[in-house]
Amino acid sequence: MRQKAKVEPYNAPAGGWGSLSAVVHILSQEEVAMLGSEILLKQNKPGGFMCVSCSWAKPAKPRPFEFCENGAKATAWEVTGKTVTPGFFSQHTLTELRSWSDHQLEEQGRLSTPMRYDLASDKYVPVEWQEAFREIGAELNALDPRSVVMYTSGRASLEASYMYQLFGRMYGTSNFPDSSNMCHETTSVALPEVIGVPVGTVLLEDFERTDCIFFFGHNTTTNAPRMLHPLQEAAQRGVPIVTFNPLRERGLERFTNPQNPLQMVVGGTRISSQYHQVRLGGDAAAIAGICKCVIQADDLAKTKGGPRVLDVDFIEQHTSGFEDFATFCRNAQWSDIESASGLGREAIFEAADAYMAAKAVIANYGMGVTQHRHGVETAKMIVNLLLLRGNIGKPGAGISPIRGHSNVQGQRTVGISEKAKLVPLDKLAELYGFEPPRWDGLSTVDACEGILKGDVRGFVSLGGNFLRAVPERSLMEPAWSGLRLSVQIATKLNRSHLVPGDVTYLLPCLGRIEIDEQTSGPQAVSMEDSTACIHGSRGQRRPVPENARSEPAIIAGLAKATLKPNQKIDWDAWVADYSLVRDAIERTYPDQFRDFNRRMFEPGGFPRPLAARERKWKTPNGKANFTVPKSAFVPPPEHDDIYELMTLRADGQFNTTIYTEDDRFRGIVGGRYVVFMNPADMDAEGLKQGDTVTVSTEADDGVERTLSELQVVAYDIPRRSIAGYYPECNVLVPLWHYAEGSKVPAAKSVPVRIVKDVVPEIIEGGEIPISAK
Ligand SMILES: Nc1nc2c(c(=O)[nH]1)N[C@H]1C(S)=C(S)[C@@H](COP(=O)(O)OP(=O)(O)OC[C@H]3O[C@@H](n4cnc5c(=O)[nH]c(N)nc54)[C@H](O)[C@@H]3O)O[C@H]1N2
Ligand SMILES: Nc1nc2c(c(=O)[nH]1)N[C@H]1C(S)=C(S)[C@@H](COP(=O)(O)OP(=O)(O)OC[C@H]3O[C@@H](n4cnc5c(=O)[nH]c(N)nc54)[C@H](O)[C@@H]3O)O[C@H]1N2
Ligand SMILES: [Mo]
Repeated sequence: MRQKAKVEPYNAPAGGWGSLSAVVHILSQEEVAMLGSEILLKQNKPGGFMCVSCSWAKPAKPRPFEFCENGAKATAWEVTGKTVTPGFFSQHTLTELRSWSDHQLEEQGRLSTPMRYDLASDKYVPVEWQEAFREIGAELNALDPRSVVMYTSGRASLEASYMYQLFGRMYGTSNFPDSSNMCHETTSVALPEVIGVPVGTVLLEDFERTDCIFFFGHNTTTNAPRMLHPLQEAAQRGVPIVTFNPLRERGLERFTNPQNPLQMVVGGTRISSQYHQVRLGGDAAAIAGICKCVIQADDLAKTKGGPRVLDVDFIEQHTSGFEDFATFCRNAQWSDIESASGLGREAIFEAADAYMAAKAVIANYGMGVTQHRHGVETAKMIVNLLLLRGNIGKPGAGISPIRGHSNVQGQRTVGISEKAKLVPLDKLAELYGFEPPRWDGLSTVDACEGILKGDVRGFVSLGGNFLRAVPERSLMEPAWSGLRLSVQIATKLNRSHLVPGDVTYLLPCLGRIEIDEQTSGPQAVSMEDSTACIHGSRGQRRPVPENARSEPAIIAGLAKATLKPNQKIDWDAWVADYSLVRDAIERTYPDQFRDFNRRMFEPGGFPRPLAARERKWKTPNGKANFTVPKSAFVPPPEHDDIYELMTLRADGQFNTTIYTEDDRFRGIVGGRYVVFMNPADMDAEGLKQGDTVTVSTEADDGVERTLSELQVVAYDIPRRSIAGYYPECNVLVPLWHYAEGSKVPAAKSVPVRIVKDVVPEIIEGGEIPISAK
């Protein structure tokens, strides 16, 4: 029987006292009470270290405490005094450890010694670094490079990422999926086609100049909390913030800065001025409605001779495809817009009014856009909306995809990509005198398919928890054990380390917060934030794990053991002094990383040049492109008993890292096996708060995907939409259920059925108040 969650409605603003006490709690839990708080003062400061949690921008003039509750949790979790030693592994078989929860596994502390899996005892046993490198090199050389996948999770630095992809390409593979393939790949596919850059165009200072902010599908409170500061400042200036989200997310409603004593007393600021509870996947329809209003208002202005609503000059000079898009909007039927978006037209008029009244608009979005079947089209719809009034490439305006991991955007910038055309292969060939593979490699979904088919034989993981993060868990785990080679470079123990292949290594690495001492002295690393600014980061704490190595040192060790010597690369020199790796990055990308070593500690980071910011469009036709969506008006599921499930993050987690089993702002304490449901749907299904249900995926592919004992929680969510937590619910996501064009698993809209479990559960605590809709 699963642990039952308590339901304790949270009625305070986000931030505030609750955040402070949560920070104190995690520091003491991780045994970093005194030291931890000193370390926090260096977080996100020029000359300090860049937070390992989210990728939000770091201001040039930081606040005295430039961290949030979740950043503090991430820091405490990394610099914990606890370690996982060979003694721990001698006591537990992998079979036993597989029964532990994600929280229990990581809670053991930092991995401290390289380990090799021993089949006879079903345990990890210690191994010398050199021996590990030698055997992994021999294994890699015995495999076809096309059958080897080199995965990256978005935390590794620019230096480590550059070295990793170079090693992999010299070995002969292009298989570089990364966490971005489950995340903002939708953005990386959509934006280049329409505005010629793969990333967002806003800078932090645009938030000071904007006069309207749109938000689509992002839970800022939990997932980029420092962003609440610019939002709060904007709200205080009277800037309308228009939010689209099926769930009422606390921090998007009210926020109290926990570092401001006055606000702690008076109770915070309202954040969203409009909150639209759109249907799952309904954003494109809602945006079509807004654009229809804008175009109709302009048509009226033209006939009446009033001031134009569209930015006619911008559209004329900079864009292509406007007429087709305008025709599409004029022809769109309000009944279709309403049924697909789940919003009434008055709500859409209200959003359109805010948009039209503003001179400069920023549009932010997160996984609520990217992790849908039609996410690529929705991202392009957001661009359509912005283009109507020239809201790209001017101060206070732009598109702002909020990235996930702290360097996920940067990894793509320095060559971690499975798509050959995105990597300067000729340059690599010229600099290092080898012929890099020119074929397209495997994305995350492709890699999973390859593992299921048995075509993928070797898997090297630079961080992350692949097996837990990907869809189709019930098939993936058995298939994974068919791998010949699994190499996991990691800081903490997780599920992906516990399903061994024939040859399995667990290699402990340093984290970014630690002092990385090499022969030339302590090393700095760098990363790129969500606004394409590059920051240097210096480790601050002496590493606790005794025998861990830095990621660059591990990659160099693997490269030297695998590759033939190459006169043009001195891996040892790179490890001795990372500034040489930065020089190599600059040589590879001279426009992007000009004067890299000199500029990396500029306060606020140095912005990479982005053509779209200057209204230069690196698209095939040299214009910013309006596009007509094909699937904006997908109606709700036809059958009454089908629900749409979204899988999302709780406040107490960072992806598959579970700090606590709480989700404070949604009022959940001590349990993660819950499903949020509209009370009217509960009535229709004969369910009470606290009953448990079995959720099963609606698909006719012969695979059974079910999850039982999910506790029902009444919640303010649209009818027929339900929500549960990632990664617990990943077992319900079919591998083939992904965003068209980007292959990002469509984790926010899985068609499911719900059946009440036979034994009803009793729940403590009250009901979550449902605001009138
Ligand atoms: N503390 C913490 N910080 C994190 C992470 C973490 O786990 N913990 N993860 C990091 C990573 S890798 C990422 S990618 C980001 C993720 O940050 P988010 O993008 O916020 O991701 P989710 O938590 O999955 O939440 C998605 C949001 O989209 C909404 N949503 C779902 N479907 C729809 C829809 O169809 N339309 C609209 N408009 N909204 C919808 C959900 O209600 C929810 O508010 O955060 C990063 N930062
Ligand atoms: N159903 C569903 N699935 C999802 C999502 C969803 O919303 N719903 N979200 C998707 C998204 S947006 C993402 S980004 C992926 C995340 O997928 P991943 O990035 O693969 O997963 P994480 O949970 O971030 O990885 C955590 C592990 O990284 C290791 N680690 C931490 N820090 C370091 C470091 O500095 N170096 C190294 N080498 N290792 C380190 C630790 O061992 C830790 O256990 O999951 C995706 N999966
Ligand atoms: Mo992500």
